[in-house]
Amino acid sequence: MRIVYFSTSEMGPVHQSGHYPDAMTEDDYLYDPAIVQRLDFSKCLVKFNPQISAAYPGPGMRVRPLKASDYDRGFVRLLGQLTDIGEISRDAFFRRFAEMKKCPNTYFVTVIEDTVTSNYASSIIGAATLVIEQKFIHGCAMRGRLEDVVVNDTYRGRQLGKLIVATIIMLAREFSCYKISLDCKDRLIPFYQSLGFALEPGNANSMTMRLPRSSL
Ligand code: 16G
Repeated sequence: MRIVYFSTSEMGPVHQSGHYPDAMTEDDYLYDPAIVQRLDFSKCLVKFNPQISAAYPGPGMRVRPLKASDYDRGFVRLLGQLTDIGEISRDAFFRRFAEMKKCPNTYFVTVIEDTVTSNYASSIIGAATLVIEQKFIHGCAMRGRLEDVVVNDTYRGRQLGKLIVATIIMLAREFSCYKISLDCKDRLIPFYQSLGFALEPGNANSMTMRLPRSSL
């Protein structure tokens, strides 16, 4: 364990200390940011008007992998707009980040950062995750799962929900997933349909068993 102090200029006005697992710093990305930059949105089936992409998301916006220091940029609070987030301490967040990072080509937690806002503590304004599952079926294929899609309510109307989902779809293509699936609330079905997801006839059920927390 070592302590890294948040003191670089990029860190903005928040100066806090955090315990990072060995060899991890606040500037660590969960995965290689060059992957997001090179996604070829000319091949993207989701259409934008005006045209934006992961590399050019609009003035002041940046699409990139999650960083450990996004804890201080409001990432966890943003997830609270999606569901119950419970208690997530800094240490618990860093530990989970490190555990995900140890699984190469599996967890692609991707965020949209407002790089010009004066509200540093809420500068992560969108997020979505691609989880890649390695299968035996379909010739040892990869399956993508779209998870934890959320865009800050106050940033509506800038195509950012579309953009973060399109980024995940392009990542799934980059890693040769044969399909990508998601669970969502009924009211969001039209949104995901508009982006190319389909309720497959005879195969459109998602089932859940909620387990007691003590068994986790
Ligand atoms: C939605 C999310 C899912 C998230 C879940 C949380 C998308 C596409 N789906 O189904 O990723 O984990 O909500 O709900 O973002 P829960 O707290 O009831 O598990």
